[in-house]
Amino acid sequence: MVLHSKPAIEQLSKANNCAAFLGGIPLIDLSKPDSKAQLVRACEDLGLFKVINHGVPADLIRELESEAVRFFSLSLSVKEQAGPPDPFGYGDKKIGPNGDVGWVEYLLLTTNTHNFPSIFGEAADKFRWLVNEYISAVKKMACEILEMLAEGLRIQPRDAFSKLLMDEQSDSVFRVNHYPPCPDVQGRNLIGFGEHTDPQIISVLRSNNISGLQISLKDGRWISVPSDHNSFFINVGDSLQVMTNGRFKSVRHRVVANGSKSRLSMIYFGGPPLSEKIAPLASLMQGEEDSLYKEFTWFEYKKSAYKSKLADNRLGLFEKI
Ligand code: GA4
Repeated sequence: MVLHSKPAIEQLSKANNCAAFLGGIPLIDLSKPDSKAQLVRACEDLGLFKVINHGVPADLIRELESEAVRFFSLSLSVKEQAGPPDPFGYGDKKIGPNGDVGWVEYLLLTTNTHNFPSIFGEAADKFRWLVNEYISAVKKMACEILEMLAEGLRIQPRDAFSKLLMDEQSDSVFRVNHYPPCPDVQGRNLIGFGEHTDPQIISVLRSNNISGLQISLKDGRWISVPSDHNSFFINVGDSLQVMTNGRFKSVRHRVVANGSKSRLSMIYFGGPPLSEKIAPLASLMQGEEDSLYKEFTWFEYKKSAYKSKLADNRLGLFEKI
């Protein structure tokens, strides 16, 4: 990764630094029958949790990771042939269309296998195959979690959330992020990926054993999420917050760069079809409860998101006063 003059990468002030968090990150064993209530609680409290016994084959994860490492070790000029990422492809430092930058390079891909871009050249059939297999496996897990959540919330039918990801028109995204070691760290946290919430329904993250992910607590403190390459981290997105009328929390998160080691993460962002109305599910509303949000479609929300900066409060525009 080539360093341009002086990167305009935000440094975090000491006051904003990480705090110790005694509660820790909820750990949920998906094979346990009592995990539904735990899943609901985790989505209400932090909006993020870790899952084990997730059913995604370890070999598949390992092989995809090694293909991704191989891709990012190519020269910048070769990688740039797979860019720019508008909407899909390779990106370096620039995130989104509105001036955000981070200490990160990445691949942004559609999850629609029919439209998989031919950006990797001829030798990349293996990478493409692994990406597609991996996406199928994490999507299956995400749908199981969404069905357990629906059951935990006593929502009928139990596929009320998951059917949106299963839909052929589901507008989901897959992202592979590489955070190279950042030589300028000097005891300070440099931003790998700036703070934001995810616009979609649910995000499924897996990383190598290098930490960097932090989440924001309700009181504004940031806590580090210790990495675990054998588990997945699941977070609530803005759309799920709306569909649960604010009961589930779309968690604000960021990634800080590491001074000496590379972090590699892969995230599946499960989203609805573009035409889908995003609104609180009727079966969740109690008594006279009113929607906290104006009506909008996923297309409208996405259009508005792409006009925003990473750290903006995107849902704010859709809240009823
Ligand atoms: C955040 C979640 C996903 O990584 C992403 C990001 C997208 C991008 O990188 O192009 C966005 C960001 C994300 C939200 C606001 C807009 C769009 C960058 C940005 C400034 C792929 C997504 O869907 O929304």
